[in-house]
Amino acid sequence: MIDFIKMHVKAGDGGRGIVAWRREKFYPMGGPAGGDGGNGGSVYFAVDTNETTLTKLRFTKSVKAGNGSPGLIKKMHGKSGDDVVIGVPLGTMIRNAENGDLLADLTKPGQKVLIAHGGKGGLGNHHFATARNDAPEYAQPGEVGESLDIQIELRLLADAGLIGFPSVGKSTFLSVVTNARPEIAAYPFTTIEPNIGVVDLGNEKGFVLADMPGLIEGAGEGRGLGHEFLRHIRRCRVLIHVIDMSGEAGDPVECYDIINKELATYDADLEKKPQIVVANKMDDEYASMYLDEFKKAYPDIKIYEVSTLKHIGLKEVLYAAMDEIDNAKVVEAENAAPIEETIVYRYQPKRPDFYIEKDAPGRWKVVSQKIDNLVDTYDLDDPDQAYQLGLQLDKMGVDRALREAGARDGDQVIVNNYILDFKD
Ligand SMILES: Nc1nc2c(ncn2[C@@H]2O[C@H](COP(=O)(O)OP(=O)(O)OP(=O)(O)O)[C@@H](O)[C@H]2O)c(=O)[nH]1
Ligand SMILES: [Mg+2]
Repeated sequence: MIDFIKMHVKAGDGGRGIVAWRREKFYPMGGPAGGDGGNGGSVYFAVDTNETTLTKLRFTKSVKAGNGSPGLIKKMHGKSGDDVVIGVPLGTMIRNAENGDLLADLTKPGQKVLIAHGGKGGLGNHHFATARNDAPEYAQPGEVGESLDIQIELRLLADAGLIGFPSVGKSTFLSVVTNARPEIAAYPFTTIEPNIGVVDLGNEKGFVLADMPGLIEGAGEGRGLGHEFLRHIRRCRVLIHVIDMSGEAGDPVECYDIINKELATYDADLEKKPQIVVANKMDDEYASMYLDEFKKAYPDIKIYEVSTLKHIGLKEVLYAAMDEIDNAKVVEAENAAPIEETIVYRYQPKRPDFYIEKDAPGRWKVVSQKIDNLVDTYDLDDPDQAYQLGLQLDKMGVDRALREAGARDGDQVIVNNYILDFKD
């Protein structure tokens, strides 16, 4: 099962506001009327209950929401960029890949979280008209959409998890009590990814049951498929610990002990989870002998005797699990924090200091309030100061932006009220 995926997400950039003027029949020199840019689209993740794995996203290296369009004349807004909503299974966690911060934990059907914020559109020039300047040549650039690398992880959300050594009958148990059809075989490690099914006890009672791959000694340190599914087990409310009383998987007294030690090694909280201990394969000829030894070794443990093969004793296990799940839910509800707003991640968007506009063939315009103000502080008739300004603009990335926009050697560049020559 693919349950770890890395991906780059990029929200759309806001469209730039524009500089434009009202042009009507009787007002040839009308006031500023440049519209605002549209907002960039955002990237969301949402629970899709039809999905049970992340396989669908395996080849998706990056996801990008739509950019906002620039503003339009007559104060009209540019179009907003399209959002992207990525459907993921219940139990999906999303982290910032850079620092491991948890951005979202999708544990409820219908939950939707905003992961990358779209940039806001820039304001058109009519917003900048003042008493002193009723013809502003400036409009705001759009904000840059947020971009980040994320790590997506699936941790199955099951109410109960079947654990135990390989070949003890966990998958058989799941197949008998739910509609799941996991692979069942007489060799160890048949199950290599958790299977999941729904137990229906009638009267609207029931729970989600997961079958885990077999655990072995050393799993807590990562042996076998160790950590892979101990991660899943951590999310179960109740553990159903299956023991093979035929003795074929090993001495039941030792097996029981080893599994519990592995749980504790991995995570102290796992050991504290409610456990229902199931003695399976009671139809086997050696089973009652092993069971007697087991009871002697652990006289205080309640043991459920079953044969999953012959469908004996299973109902009792399911009702016991149901009770424990209900208890766990009560405790969770008591300790639960109120459901958070879906936005878990705050982002400070940036606006570029300027943008480049094509004014005419071979002529470019640097649109920026900040640069206009800066230019005002230089005396461009002084070659030394002109040179200093050039350095300053280069440092701000103006030269690079011009080059990217397509400016060539000898083109003209309008900055503030000056026309400069572009030297590549
Ligand atoms: N005699 C007997 N055999 C059983 C019983 N339950 C399961 N088995 C057999 O035990 C073998 C292993 O069963 P699985 O359900 O695949 O065991 P598992 O615990 O899922 O094994 P892994 O996936 O490898 O961890 C199969 O051959 C089953 O038919 C039972 O109650 N009695
Ligand atoms: Mg199995």
